[in-house]
Amino acid sequence: MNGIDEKLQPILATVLHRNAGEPEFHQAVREVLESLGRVVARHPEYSDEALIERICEPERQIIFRVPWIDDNNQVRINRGFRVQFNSSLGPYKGGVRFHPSVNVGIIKFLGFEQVFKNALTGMPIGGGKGGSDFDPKGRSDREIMRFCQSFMIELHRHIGEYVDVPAGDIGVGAREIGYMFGMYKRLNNRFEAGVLTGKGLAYGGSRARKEATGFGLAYFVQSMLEKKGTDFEGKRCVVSGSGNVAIYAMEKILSFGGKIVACSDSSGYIVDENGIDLELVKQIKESRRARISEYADLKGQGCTYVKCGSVWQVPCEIALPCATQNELNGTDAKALVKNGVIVVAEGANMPCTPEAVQHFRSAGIMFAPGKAANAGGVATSALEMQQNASRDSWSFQKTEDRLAEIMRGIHAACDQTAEEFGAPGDYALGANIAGFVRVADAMRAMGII
Ligand code: NDP
Ligand code: 2IT
Repeated sequence: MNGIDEKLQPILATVLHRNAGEPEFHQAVREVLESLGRVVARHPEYSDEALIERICEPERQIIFRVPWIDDNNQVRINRGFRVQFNSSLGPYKGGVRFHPSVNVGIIKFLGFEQVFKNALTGMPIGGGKGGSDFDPKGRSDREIMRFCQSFMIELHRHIGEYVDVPAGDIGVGAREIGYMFGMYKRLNNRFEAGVLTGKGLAYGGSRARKEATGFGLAYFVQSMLEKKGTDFEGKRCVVSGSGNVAIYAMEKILSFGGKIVACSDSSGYIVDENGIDLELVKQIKESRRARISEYADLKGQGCTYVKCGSVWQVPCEIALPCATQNELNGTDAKALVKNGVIVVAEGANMPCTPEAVQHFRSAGIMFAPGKAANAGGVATSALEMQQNASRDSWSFQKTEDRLAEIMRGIHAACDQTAEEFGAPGDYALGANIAGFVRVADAMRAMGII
């Protein structure tokens, strides 16, 4: 998978020109186009009627002002985004991110990835993403509520259970979804449970949604290891981040017999050679929203905290980047390979830079892209929509069983597609082609839209 097919190069040129100054979006499109050469060579109809150009252009992009009042009575202004990328398989579906780094290019890259990810789940959901450059760090609960309410006062006119169904992402969890759902309900005077996912269990949420992305990642890696004739038992794992995805990936890996030796947050990382105490991580990060450095303070001996630095310097066999885009670069990849990594799977969206992915590929390391490996979250969101539509509520076990089955299905689709297109073991290529074909077939059937 080196370079972009000649036929597809003008498409990339148009994307770069039309979306100037959006490097993350360029990176995501380039990575998909690199895989599509093999499809259009075999099925030229997929490049007819500007189909690929249309897939690279969002159906709709919404940017809006979000004014809110902080605890000191100061008026604050943030920018809100919702990029409705592709609705050929179902209503737009994808998370909302609150982080100061958010801009339209980042939301566009996330929306683009979401289109293929959602297609891979096999569920009837299109792709979209939203967010704001609002920084939740250090904000009081009341400030978070007022911000979420103001965000929804604008967003509500663009979403709906048959239109666009947001959920959480970085900085947005059950608390924020609750505040947004409350305002949506008030503005529309209807209890439309299926308009948001990741809701609390008290008002229409799904069991296992909170755990789903991390659990799904662990199931995906389990399938990869199985293909290699091995499993998690006793393997050293490093997970970056200590948020929703990281915590529940760690939980499932522990139940599979893996050993977690390090995790991180945006300030630094901790190494605990006794194995990370997940309950303590949950207490610090999930309940108190504090810093991971406290873990080392509380644990003392045998545990170290490294301020800044790269968690990927810690030797491991399984590396799971679960924090944010481009957090694992070429230098990190070299360190991982040198230290004997065997599997790298992306829990975050696009956490590995192209140089890192290339390095894993040339070193023969098994690598799973986020759009396949972290699809368990959105797949379970689709199960939440299904429960809401039928006014039902499934058990944890039933929901998790469905999730595990979906992850095995995604693994098989990526694996078989890579094999079919002459690149056995290349999950990135398999994921891009399998996702693309599903979206492209639906679009072709619907005419030029
Ligand atoms: P959370 O907000 O729960 O946690 C994010 C974690 O990553 C925190 O530990 C945070 O550190 C760290 N982090 C965030 N931004 C940066 C940064 N710029 N540099 C270093 N560390 C950073 O988010 P999620 O766990 O939900 O999301 C993590 C990743 O997984 C994202 O890429 C998201 O798009 C992706 N994802 C999420 C899904 C979901 O269902 N939630 C589904 C599929 C993918 P700190 O605590 O210091 O802020
Ligand atoms: O990146 C993602 O897949 C998510 N943040 C979850 C999206 C969703 O709609 O559940």
